Amino acid sequence: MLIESVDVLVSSPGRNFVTLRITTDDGLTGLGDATLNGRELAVAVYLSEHVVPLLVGRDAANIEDTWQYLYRGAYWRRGPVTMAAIAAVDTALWDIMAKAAKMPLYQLLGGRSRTGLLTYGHASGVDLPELFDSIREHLDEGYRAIRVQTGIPGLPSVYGVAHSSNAATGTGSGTDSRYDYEPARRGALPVEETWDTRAYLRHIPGVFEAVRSEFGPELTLLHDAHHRLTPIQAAKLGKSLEPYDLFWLEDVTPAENQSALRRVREHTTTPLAIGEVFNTIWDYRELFEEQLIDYVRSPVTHAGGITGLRRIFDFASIYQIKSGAHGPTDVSPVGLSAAIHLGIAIPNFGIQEYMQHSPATHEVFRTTYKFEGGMLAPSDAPGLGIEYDDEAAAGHPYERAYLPVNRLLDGTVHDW
Ligand code: EZ4
Ligand code: CO
Repeated sequence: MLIESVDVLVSSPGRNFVTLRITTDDGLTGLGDATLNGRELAVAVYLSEHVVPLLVGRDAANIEDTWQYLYRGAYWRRGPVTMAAIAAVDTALWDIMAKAAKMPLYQLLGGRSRTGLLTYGHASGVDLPELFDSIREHLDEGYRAIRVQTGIPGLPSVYGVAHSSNAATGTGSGTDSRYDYEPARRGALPVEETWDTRAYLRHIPGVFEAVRSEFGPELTLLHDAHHRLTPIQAAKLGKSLEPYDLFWLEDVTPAENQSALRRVREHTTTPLAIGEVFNTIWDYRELFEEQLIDYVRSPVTHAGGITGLRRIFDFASIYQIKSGAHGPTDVSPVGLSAAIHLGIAIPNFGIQEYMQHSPATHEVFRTTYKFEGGMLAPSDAPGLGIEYDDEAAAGHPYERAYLPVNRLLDGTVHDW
């Protein structure tokens, strides 16, 4: 079964997505997600100029060899652009092979290890009443685990907090009824936000205390510090949140300095999750071997596909570290479906982030996975179970969009 043609599809149904479609000589097609939020065209051009010419004529069945060829063969290793491109090729080939076998992808990965994937959604509010409303809405939608982010007194806008006017009226994102505060924002230049770590550290423990006393001890709660703290600040946050029994605390430090997590670990038993910006197994070596984290955040889309991420999860499993794959709306339904098939099969599944894509996104990406009672499950359609609607996509052309940039109160550029 030879690869006959490859299309790099860029569309923007509510937000930008890059999708790879591989077609074989016997007419099978496979999809892969190559979306890198705010840097979409870098991956699209990497694919069309450097990768697609290498694919045509290759045997679609040799997935591992193609992965190694694109990774080692490029000489320039790792990095989000390269690894998103490899991920898209890898995922599309798994989709094709599962369709050729007339099986859902998870069957090729070893079959079901569980009935569904526990997910968590994103609740947020500028203040406590708004946050409580948002948590209640998520509970009504069936979520059993909830990420909690709030506004910080004195800061005009903060990562992960939707603006209520948009949330209520649905005016945030084109014709979508649901405001999506995660996409890179459309416009000429990035939005600039301000940050004050001391104000954040003062405010957050009180938020979790209030949430626990309102919603009780059983609800699964998570929080994302989005790379903004030093190791000692992170240690302090983890310690101060211990009474509120978090499922995890995410991205406390910019973790390319892996040894920073030693300092955090020495001080707190709050579980730690890291890796949404990591691309390869090597990014985790120290974190795994020293058991410095509890959950792996890489998604299929940014970590070299099914092949790359499954290897990372296997390495994690020998240290009792579990999966917690990134699932924002900038991972397309193709990337999410790949995560669902992988997550249902692996032995060390932890939790899956699930933000829910907008109606416009679902017009372009026809999905078959199910979300019920807070759990995601793959369908038994062959392959990934996703179809890409070219006609619908044509109505949503690419628009440049940037993620925000973060500054301290004195203007210093800080981690976002
Ligand atoms: O900022 O996906 O846990 N989720 C996150 C996300 C990321 C965006 C970046 O593209 O941190 O909101
Ligand atoms: Co995050």
